[in-house]
Amino acid sequence: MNPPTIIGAPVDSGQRQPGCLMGPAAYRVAGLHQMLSDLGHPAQERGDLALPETLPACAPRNPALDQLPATLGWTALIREKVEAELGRGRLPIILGGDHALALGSVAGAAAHAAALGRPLFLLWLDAHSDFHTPESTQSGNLHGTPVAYAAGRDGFAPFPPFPAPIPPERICLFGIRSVDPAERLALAEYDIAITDMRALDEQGIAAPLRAFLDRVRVANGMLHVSLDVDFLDPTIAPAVGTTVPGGATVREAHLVCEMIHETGLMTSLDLVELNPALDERSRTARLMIDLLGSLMGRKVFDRPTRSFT
Ligand code: B3U
Ligand code: MN
Ligand code: MN
Repeated sequence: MNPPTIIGAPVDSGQRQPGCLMGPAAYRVAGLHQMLSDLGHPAQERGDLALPETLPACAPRNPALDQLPATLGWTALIREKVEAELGRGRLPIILGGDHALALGSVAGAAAHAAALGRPLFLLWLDAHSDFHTPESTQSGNLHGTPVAYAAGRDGFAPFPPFPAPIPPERICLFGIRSVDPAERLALAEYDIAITDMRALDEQGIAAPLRAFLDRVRVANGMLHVSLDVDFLDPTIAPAVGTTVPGGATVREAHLVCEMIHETGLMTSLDLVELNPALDERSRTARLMIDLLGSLMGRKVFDRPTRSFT
């Protein structure tokens, strides 16, 4: 695993509940840097990105679209920063901000992987499939679109074409339990593997995740992980605008993170949708930092344990 670089991305333009822009600060307050140092992975801190003062003027084809110029601006900025950090041999950790930031982060990872000639894989830990295009979304919230952008769906003008669209067999949607009808239709066409909550209830976390991670390893792939707070059950992670009941438990989420760490495959990471204005005494921010700890190698014991059977 490469040494981490922290990039604050206070993106608030992908949805309409104000507060995600406080996410990067909340993670730092919750002990992000101390935790990484204690684990032996001190992070380089790049501070928070800021939008340029002038944003591109554009008239969206879908009148429902919200804050398109700002999201276009964030996408360009984040893409460039993520690609640059990967080029320096770092592990970029992007602190959101809402999930629209992944329009930029996954594009940056894809551009870097394409330059190296390595395949990029995408693990999307989320209640939602985020498979709308700017034309199909009814809510107009662009945080519902990054997986479709990464898969190379049409309908993204005026976004720049996605650098190297990720083939469906390299995308894994994990923890899904809220899909809109237009997304459902498009997902069927793209044949993307969806490990929804029904599958996780039947098969558990380990088997489906291991199958995907094995694919990444066999292909010598790069792996971008995008962790949406609403992957977690709202009873343990209330600080998110769009709560969906029936999410991952604390233990399930740690297992996901521990398994990813053990493979050593993760090359970039988003932590998204934390809305500190909705948190209870930093509870959700601290849980996300704990999960990051598992992603970065914290475990209960360093050696195999023996238990009574
Ligand atoms: N699919 C819905 C809801 C949604 C997507 N992502 C989140 N919510 N967080 C939409 O608005 O596109
Ligand atoms: Mn999402
Ligand atoms: Mn979500």
